[in-house]
Amino acid sequence: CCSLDADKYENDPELEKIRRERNYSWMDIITITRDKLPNYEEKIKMFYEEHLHLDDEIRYILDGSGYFDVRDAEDKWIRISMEKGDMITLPAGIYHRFTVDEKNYVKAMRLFVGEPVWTAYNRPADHFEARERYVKFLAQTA
Ligand code: KMT
Ligand code: NI
Repeated sequence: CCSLDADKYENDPELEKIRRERNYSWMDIITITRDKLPNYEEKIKMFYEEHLHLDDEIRYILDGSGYFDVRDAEDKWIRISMEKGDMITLPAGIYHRFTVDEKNYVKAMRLFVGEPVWTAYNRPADHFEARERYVKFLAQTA
């Protein structure tokens, strides 16, 4: 999506506008670092397993950095470098994974349309309607 001033995330009219217009009503903040995240090793491993969700995955990086890898139309990995201020929306049904970088630190706002559903379906997960819809969308834009 875009880049915002992460230093004022607690009172940012631009962020509020995005949340209002896209119905990102739910949010929390996750800090991914060894001493702050319970079950760090396990979670890091889960984030880096190739998976999809049945809803959009929206992340706004408040501090630190990391990488989202997404599959392109040829099923090749595209690495997206995410830094402080960056916001991304991964559409429902896209195969992706996340990792921190060598700094091992990211603080991110997780946004959601309605109540969050965190379930990750590891690949292969091609039989879901969300996946079929995303594959059709890819084919149209090719
Ligand atoms: C996910 O689902 O991969 C994550 O929530 C990653 C942590 S947010 C940068
Ligand atoms: Ni995910």
